[in-house]
Amino acid sequence: MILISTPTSPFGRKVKIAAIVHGLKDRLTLEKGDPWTQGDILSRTNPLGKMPALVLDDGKAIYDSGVILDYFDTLLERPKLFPVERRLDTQVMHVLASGLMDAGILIAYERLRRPDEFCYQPWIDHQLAKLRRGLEHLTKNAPDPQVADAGSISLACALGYFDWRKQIDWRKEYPAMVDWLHAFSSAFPAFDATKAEH
Ligand SMILES: N[C@@H](CCC(=O)N[C@@H](CS)C(=O)NCC(=O)O)C(=O)O
Repeated sequence: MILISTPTSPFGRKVKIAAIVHGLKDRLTLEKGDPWTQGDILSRTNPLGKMPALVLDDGKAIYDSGVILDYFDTLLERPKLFPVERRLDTQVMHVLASGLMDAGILIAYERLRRPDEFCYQPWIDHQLAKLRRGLEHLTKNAPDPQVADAGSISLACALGYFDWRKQIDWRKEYPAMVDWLHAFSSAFPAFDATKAEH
């Protein structure tokens, strides 16, 4: 299977960690995608031009990262990313953590992709409020850091993304999440192994 992404994409990192932890890494070949270049392999594979996208062995293209994780589960003996016995809770945690990444990406694009004079602070603040509400909620309702399911993997990738793009000083504002990420990264070396060089 061909995984189209970049080393820095937090959504791509989610898929890579899932593949490493659950023994699917050797079935993946990585190909670099570029969402900013028309006609790139990424937009030829996913019309939305978003990464990651996965090309299966039969040539079928699947996306987004959540669908890819759901597909990975079908390759395992039993679902590990969305375990049957707590599927609903895991789906909600996955959406929450992925939504944090979405909000973080919108902030980063507003700052980096728009000319300074078009950078709209109220929009950034609107996204920041999502990060604060989400991280506040997670401080009391974090997933088990010893389990690598779709929720915990996505949360770790969201925090790693905030470390890079610095949308929020989450380490200072939410110290419980620092402990959480330490526990997750200690349990799953795949987290550090997929850290991009910036
Ligand atoms: N819902 C998608 C989100 C993916 C996403 O936003 N990826 C970013 C990079 S990390 C991207 O490709 N952005 C380019 C764009 O939005 O055009 C997923 O879970 O895969």
